[in-house]
This record gives sequence, structure tokens and C-alpha cells, in this order.
Amino acid sequence: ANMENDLRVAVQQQQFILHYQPQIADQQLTGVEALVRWQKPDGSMVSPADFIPMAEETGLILPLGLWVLETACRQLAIWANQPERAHLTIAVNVSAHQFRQADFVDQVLEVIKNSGANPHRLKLELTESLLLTNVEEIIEKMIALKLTGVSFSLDDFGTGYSSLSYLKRLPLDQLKIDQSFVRDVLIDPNDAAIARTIITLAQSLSLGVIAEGVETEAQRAFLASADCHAYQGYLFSKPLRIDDFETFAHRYK
Ligand code: G
Ligand code: G
Ligand code: MN
Ligand code: NA
Repeated sequence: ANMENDLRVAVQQQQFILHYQPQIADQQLTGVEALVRWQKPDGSMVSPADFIPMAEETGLILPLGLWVLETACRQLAIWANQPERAHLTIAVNVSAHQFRQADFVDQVLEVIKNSGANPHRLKLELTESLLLTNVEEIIEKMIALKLTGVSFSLDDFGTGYSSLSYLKRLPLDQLKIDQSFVRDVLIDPNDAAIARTIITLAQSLSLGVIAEGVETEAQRAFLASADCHAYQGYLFSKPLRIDDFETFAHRYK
């Protein structure tokens, strides 16, 4: 089978589903990260790691990314009417290709308006690869979206190329410590040093910081001792279908 063709049909037929991975800060459920999965007609589930690269290559990431944004914003609008869920944020991964679209800001504003989502509950996750070109333009777009209440997190932080001078100028809200540093944080002194440095850097720049890939209580305790109090990872939950997320959220009320 030809994956590009299958993916094109999948985008047309919207053969996708969002899973939601809880984010916890100070023992409170604060939000989720939306993570897309491809549900094939045969019932099999394909990981984004296996189709996002192809989606990027073919440009299909644009309609797919728009679907992800629309679906996440529809979920925010549903939660807006539920007092016990209305505070939850959804973090949406935005690919560099998507963000560089000339009309990206207008697209996001339109999706927010049409869905009825509260823009203060929408967080966009950018990656450092975005920062390799046209930083001025990126900053302008970020500012335009921030004016409406949308916030920004820098994903996979520390694995890319972002220079610290850019970091200072970007209107970010949060750094996300990459899971590759969290994994061995208790056994590899270099990873521990990097995690501590990212946390201190975030504090110095008045940014929030969240650790991803937190799998054990010992990792969480280390991060807490280094003054990182927001976490995402299997210790709390894997990414969940919406109904399983509702069950999970019940416990944190
Ligand atoms: O669960 P996980 O296997 O969900 O995700 C694998 C990779 O796919 C991660 O790098 C994640 O950032 C990326 N990813 C997941 N969902 C999306 C999405 O909606 N858009 C983009 N651009 N990347 C995504
Ligand atoms: O690149 P991005 O950070 O957006 O994607 C997050 C990826 O990490 C997803 O594939 C998600 O399923 C995965 N993930 C989430 N929590 C954990 C965890 O605790 N351990 C591991 N190994 N992977 C995780
Ligand atoms: Mn992410
Ligand atoms: Na990440």
C-alpha cells in the first residue's frame, strides 16, 4: 500500500482521533496535551511518530493540523460549560510548517471563534526547529495570538538548536523539558544537570516549566526538589481517549 495515498484519504475522511495526556501541577489536574492518532478503517491505530513525517513531507500536515486544532477547540468549548472542567487547558502541537503559513494567525482566530473555545485555555506547543528561520515573523505571529489569550510552550526543549538570545525575545509562557532528559535524571548526572539548568533558565526568564515523560515517583521527587512542579507522563497517565480522560479527571476533582 502507498502510505502517502492512504494518508491523503485519511485526511479527507478524518480518520483521526485525539488522545489527551493529563498535565499535573501541585497535585492538581491543570490540563492536557492533545496527541493525534490515525485510526485506520481496519481498526488499527497508527502512532503519529509513523505518519507525521510523511504528513510534513506532503503538506498534509496543514489540513491535519487544522483538524487537530478544531477538534481540540471543540473540546475546550464543551469543557467551558462544565464548571469542574472549565479551567483545563489543552496544549496542541503545531508543526513549523503549519506555523509558517502566512494565514496561520487568522486560521487559529477563526477556529477559536467558530468553536466557542476560550483562547485563554489554548496552549500552542512549538518546537525549536521553528526558530531556525524568520524569527521576527514568528515573534509577530506569537504576539498577535497572545493578545487574544493564547499561550505558548516550547516543546522538546534542549534537543534542538534554539539560541538563548532568541529565547529571551520570544513571547513564550513555558518551557517543556524533553523526556530524553527526564528518563535518566536519577542515574545520569549530565541529564540531572541539564534538567536543573532548564528549570533555572525558565525561572530566570519568568517562564513556566513542565517536565514530560515522568514515569516514576522518584523522577517526580527529583524534579520537585529542583523546583519543577508541573509534570506529564506515565506516572500520572498515558494519553487517553476522551471518555477515559473523563474517568481520570474524576479522581482529581
Ligand atoms: O504519543 P506520541 O506518540 O503521541 O507522539 C509522537 C510524536 O508526534 C510527538 O513528537 C508529538 O509531538 C507528535 N504529535 C502528536 N500529535 C501531534 C499533532 O497533532 N501535530 C503535530 N505536529 N505533531 C504531533
Ligand atoms: O514530542 P512530544 O513531546 O509532543 O510528544 C510526547 C510523546 O511522549 C508522545 O509520543 C507521548 O505518547 C510520549 N509520552 C508521554 N508520556 C510518556 C512517558 O511517561 N514515557 C514515555 N516513554 N513516553 C511518554
Ligand atoms: Mn508536545
Ligand atoms: Na515534547
